[in-house]
Amino acid sequence: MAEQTIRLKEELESKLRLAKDVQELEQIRVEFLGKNGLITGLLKGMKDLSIEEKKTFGQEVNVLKTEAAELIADKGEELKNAEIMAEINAMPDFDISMPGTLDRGSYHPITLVQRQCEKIFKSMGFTVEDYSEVVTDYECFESLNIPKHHPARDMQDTYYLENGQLLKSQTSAAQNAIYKKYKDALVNDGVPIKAIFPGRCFRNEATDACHENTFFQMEGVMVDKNISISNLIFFMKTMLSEVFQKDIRVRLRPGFFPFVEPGFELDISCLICGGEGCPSCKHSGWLELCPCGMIHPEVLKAGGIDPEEYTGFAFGLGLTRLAMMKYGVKDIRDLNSGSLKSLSQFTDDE
Ligand code: FA5
Repeated sequence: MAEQTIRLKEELESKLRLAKDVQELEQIRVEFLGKNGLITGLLKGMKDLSIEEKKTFGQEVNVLKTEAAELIADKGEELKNAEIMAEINAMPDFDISMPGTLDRGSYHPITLVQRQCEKIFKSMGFTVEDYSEVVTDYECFESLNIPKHHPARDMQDTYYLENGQLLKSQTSAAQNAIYKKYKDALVNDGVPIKAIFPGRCFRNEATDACHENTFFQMEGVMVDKNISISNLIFFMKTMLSEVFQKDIRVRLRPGFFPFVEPGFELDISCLICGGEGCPSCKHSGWLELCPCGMIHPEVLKAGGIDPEEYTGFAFGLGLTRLAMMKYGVKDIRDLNSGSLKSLSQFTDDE
């Protein structure tokens, strides 16, 4: 009986040697290992054998089955490699060590402008803080002097989560945590709180050329003894002249935010239309860029700071709008479009 298995193995090997592609290999597999294949057929002749012979022959057939499967798998591997090599050889002058032909990636314009602002503020002694995008109602509103049902909440159409938390609608949501983090150093060691915290904000906005539902702000706070509006104006002016490297027309007008008193809106003359009026500035010639003001005593108190002794300013810079103005992007929605063609034209010009 061993003769039969040896012969079948030799027949298989010679057929495998001649197989030219995976289709032919599949035919061989079916011929030998299929349900009605030659190897399975060997078992059918076992009925006339003695029990002892059946046992030995059964084992021989099982060994042959395993060997046949391995031989076929090896041949499959060999044929696949040959196909790959044939494809490679068919490519003219293919050099595996050559650099790719795709363009290199580039930083997003908002990242560029954020990094530039961080650099400017760091050079003036501010720390850069990171804060989560999912925050509590207390962080985003109550600690900022906006109690539940306060009409000021209507200014920010907020995404609430089922667990009562919300997607940060303003970077001001980090203020309370920052005050608590640094208040001891302020009170015990006289170290002023000087921090900026850039971050992504979310609002259920009807989008247009200057409004997105997902946009970036950069909050900044400074708290110490005798901080005044002059300090605020100095830092705002320095930041804008460094970012734009040219004179920019700005205007400061009163603005209402429950967490500052007094509060201001800092607008810049639209750089897309030169102040003439266009869709990017809602045809007003001015773009709201950086609301700011003196931190409300209640907000300082909520952060564990005595407002009788300390004062401070806060601002909420619209980073996405700043990127629009700096890079001449007419429609804010282009910045979230993911279009590499439009985004890759911006580079770090430092
Ligand atoms: C605020 O979010 C306040 N937290 C800012 C603040 C901080 C005031 C500290 C005082 C003290 P406002 O909603 O105006 O304010 O947004 C601030 C800036 O974010 C706007 O001037 C604008 O530049 C930008 N911004 C607001 N909404 C959008 C939007 N939908 N798309 C793009 N940018 C926006």
